Amino acid sequence: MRPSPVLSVAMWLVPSLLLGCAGGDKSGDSAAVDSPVIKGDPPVNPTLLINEFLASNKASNADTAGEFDDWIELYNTGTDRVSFTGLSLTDDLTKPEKSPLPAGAGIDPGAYYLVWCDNQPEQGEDHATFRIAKSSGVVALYSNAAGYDSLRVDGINYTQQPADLSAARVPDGSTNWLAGQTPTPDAANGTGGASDSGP
Ligand SMILES: [Ca+2]
Ligand SMILES: [Ca+2]
Repeated sequence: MRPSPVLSVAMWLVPSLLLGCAGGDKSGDSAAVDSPVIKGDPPVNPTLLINEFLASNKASNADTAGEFDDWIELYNTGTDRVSFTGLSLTDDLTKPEKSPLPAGAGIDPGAYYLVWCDNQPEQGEDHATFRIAKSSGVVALYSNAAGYDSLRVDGINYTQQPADLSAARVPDGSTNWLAGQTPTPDAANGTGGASDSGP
């Protein structure tokens, strides 16, 4: 079992934690995105965001190896293509360069990019070197591009995640994080419906 990374960042997340659960919907699901945005660093490229993530993939969607692995969906909210060169994903804020995004690749305006979080980088450049903890944790996007030194672009601190339900910005790119979403990999968030949507 991994230690509780959420505790290590909680001290400097106090302002956002005090805001309570921003993802509380009518479902009453205890699984929530506790403090949606990690405060601290100035955004480097605010048009590229972590848009959705699935921390416990049992039967939602498989990678090219046929494995139901965790994933992070990136989304470009801007009007220009964003290069991945110098960008990295991590589940450990003390290791911002843990899993570099593929240099030379990028993401078009309004497009999605799915990164499999299976710690199987041998399966392709879209596979990260970590898995997403189900119990709680953090996922963050950093820039190490020229002129920047591991500045955080985006980051989400989350609590226990249920199987086959994602946490997502609804709509895409917004600050409205919702837990318990039907996963929409490479597609618009919210279109799969909530897990316990009312009439
Ligand atoms: Ca895999
Ligand atoms: Ca999506």
